[in-house]
Amino acid sequence: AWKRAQAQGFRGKDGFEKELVRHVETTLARSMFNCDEKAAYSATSLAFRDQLILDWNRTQQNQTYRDSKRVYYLSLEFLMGRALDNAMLNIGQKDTAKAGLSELGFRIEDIIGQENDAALGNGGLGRLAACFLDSLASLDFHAWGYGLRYRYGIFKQEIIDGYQVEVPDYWLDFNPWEFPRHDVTVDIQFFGNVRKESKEQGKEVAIWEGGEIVQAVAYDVPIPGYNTSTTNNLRLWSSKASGGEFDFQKFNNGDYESSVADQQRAETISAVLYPNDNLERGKELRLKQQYFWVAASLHDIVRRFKKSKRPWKQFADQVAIQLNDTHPTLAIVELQRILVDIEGLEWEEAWDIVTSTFGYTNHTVLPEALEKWPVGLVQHLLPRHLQIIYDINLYFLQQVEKQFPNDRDILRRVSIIEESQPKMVRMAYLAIVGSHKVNGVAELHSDLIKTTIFKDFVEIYGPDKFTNVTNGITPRRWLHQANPRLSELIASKIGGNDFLKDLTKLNKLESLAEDKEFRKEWSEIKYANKVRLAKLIKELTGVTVNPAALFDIQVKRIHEYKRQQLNIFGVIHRYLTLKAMSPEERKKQLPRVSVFGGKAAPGYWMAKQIIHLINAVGSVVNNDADIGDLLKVIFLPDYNVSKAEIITPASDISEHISTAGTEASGTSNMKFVLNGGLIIGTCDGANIEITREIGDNNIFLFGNLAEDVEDLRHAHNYGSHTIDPDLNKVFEEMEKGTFGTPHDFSAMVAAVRHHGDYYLVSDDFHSYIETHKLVDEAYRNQDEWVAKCIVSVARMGFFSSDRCINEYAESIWNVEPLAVKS
Ligand code: 26Q
Repeated sequence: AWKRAQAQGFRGKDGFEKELVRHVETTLARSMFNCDEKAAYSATSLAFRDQLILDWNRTQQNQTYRDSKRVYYLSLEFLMGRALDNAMLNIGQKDTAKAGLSELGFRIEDIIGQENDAALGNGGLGRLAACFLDSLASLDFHAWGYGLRYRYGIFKQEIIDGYQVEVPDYWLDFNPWEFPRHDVTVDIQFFGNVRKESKEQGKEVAIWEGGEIVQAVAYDVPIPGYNTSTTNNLRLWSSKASGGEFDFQKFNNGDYESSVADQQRAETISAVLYPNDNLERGKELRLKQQYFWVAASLHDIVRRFKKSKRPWKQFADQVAIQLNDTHPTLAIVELQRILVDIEGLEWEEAWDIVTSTFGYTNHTVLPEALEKWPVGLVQHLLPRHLQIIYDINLYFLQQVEKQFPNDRDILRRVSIIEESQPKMVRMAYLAIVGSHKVNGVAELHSDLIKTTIFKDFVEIYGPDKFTNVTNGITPRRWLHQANPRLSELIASKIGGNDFLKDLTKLNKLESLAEDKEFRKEWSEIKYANKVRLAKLIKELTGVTVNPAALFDIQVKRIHEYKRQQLNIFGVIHRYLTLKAMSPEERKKQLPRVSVFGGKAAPGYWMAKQIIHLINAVGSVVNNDADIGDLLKVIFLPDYNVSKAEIITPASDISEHISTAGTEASGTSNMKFVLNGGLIIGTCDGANIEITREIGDNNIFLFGNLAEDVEDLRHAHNYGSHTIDPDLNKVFEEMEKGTFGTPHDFSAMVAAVRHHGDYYLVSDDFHSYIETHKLVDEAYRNQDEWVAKCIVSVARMGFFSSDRCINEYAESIWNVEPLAVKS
């Protein structure tokens, strides 16, 4: 009975068409005669949504009935992208829809293309959360995502005169994928005061009163698993003024304006995603967002636990909560508050429950990204929580003092409260103290946090509290959906598409690397994917690129540590080299297309300068008749998930070139290799494990190692820093005005020449250029190149987010999949 809902489907294309027509004519109240692509998208989505709802309800009922341990993934970001294509593929009815739509005169890609991305995230961390949801459902885990329902996702990027301009992303005009639950609301308190009241036996209880109340309203998004009827729930909270539309008291008193202002202030909480990636800014509204979402989610989780009527000591047997970075750290404090202040548990008993419940994932070692909040701000907004934080800290420091009686300094170093001016709450420390496991997201990164930023905590807790779970990506979206032809080719050769649920099965491909016919089919698909990207480039930038050229791609958030500046300096070097050649010599060169994409945080001036330089170089190089097809430089505007699905399958080589030790993992590196592209990269993040899996002859590594970075930086500042001579030539050309007003680029040059070259651009430049020469050489031998790509794909099984989720389940959450009844 369980399986049937899923298998029912539409009863063929005619059945699907009937459903589509029904939605156009009734739900949308339109006639089929004026059904445009937007309406066809809406109706198709509604038809698929109907299919999902059946499975979704069944899953929720089954999970409630079984009452097994649940996993809650708390993330301020879920970078979901589009839902329709994913729903079609996971349900397994895309071909039906394609045939039906085609009969009605539509191309399925055009219909899919109507959907706005759900862009509720910045980059890697948000996309990781989305991949995890897909894996959790596909593997039949009983899991929920909790997030915020931002009215505006990450801004849309326009490029005007070479500069980034931000445009608001109002994505909710029509969103069939969410279900408002107006009956699921939580009142969230802010500000106010704490009063202590004496109870029986001299017991004191804290009462938090006054302040203001904002209402959280749940919006649920179904998360279908692939080829299973399990459909999990992503619950997103939206903020609303409490007491309905307006404060009627004020309204009736004639204070209309202030009642509207109150309402707007409440709604502001979930209005907009903060667009910073790897940078923390202590804004009050951000802290409000965090508490609002955390308090609503915990209330919901506790309410669900209480329904089972179990004793509190079983809480952690029923509930695992994973903190996606420190953004939800207040959940630790909130659960302690609920248990002690509201449920009346003793501090120690409550704290045991809390620490057994939480796991914390760290995503960065960059000091500027570590969250800290001024004590005064926390005191003002959440007075009771600050008291609890102080108590948590007190007990923690007492324990440390006992453990290290002769070490005063360690107390200062590990204190959750930084004794600075002003005092700050260190969220990562609070997250560590309040969790039973802390994990990094790639081996190098997990080692680094243990030896650098969290070193003292390893001393205190021992090494077992700290672990590694290397990131992964969902092969459903990042292979099957983004690269359907490659997925089909693989399935046809290795006996079906089981690999989509067990990616290690790709290893059956390895022997085919030497098969000439197979290599030919493989190359044809890569070429077709490059044609598809070339078309997108033309549409978005007007530049024509040759799909036969080597496509060299770097798409990710713009950040100095990710070193897009190294890439563009390398491109300039290539341009100068080509210009210096005779026409005959030039003819022998390999044509290249350098593609960049990514958003800069609106307040990150240097990142915006880098975007400008890329565009400035593009407008010179792309219009230079000496160069022609030999080099094109493209900045693709508004990089997002749906564009990534077109870009990733089209790369020959992609760039993952962060200063060693700075990129925690990276996940696009995995996407590119899985799609049959090679990578050039530093020994950083997951590049290292990718190398181990695919073999060091299948990757182009360059640059200094993480262990040498500190010394090099020291030498720049206190010794001498000689700039690489080739890089100097690049700078001189920029200073001549070749790419426009030199002054525009002087800060980027100065960062290397005069400001200590923190990201080691000059140190790594020579090695980078030499390695690109090796890339060119290798690409000339297409047979070998394609063989490398095939072997690499065959060895990528490890990087599935399914493997990753299974590791979390076993080593952190202690949960097993819910076997689906058939
Ligand atoms: C913090 C405070 C205030 C405002 C914003 C933030 C904030 C927001 C987003 C801080 C950090 C982020 C995002 C971080 C991120 O995306 N990190 C990436 O996570 C990936 C998944 O683990 C890794 O692969 C990347 O290496 C890492 O950079």
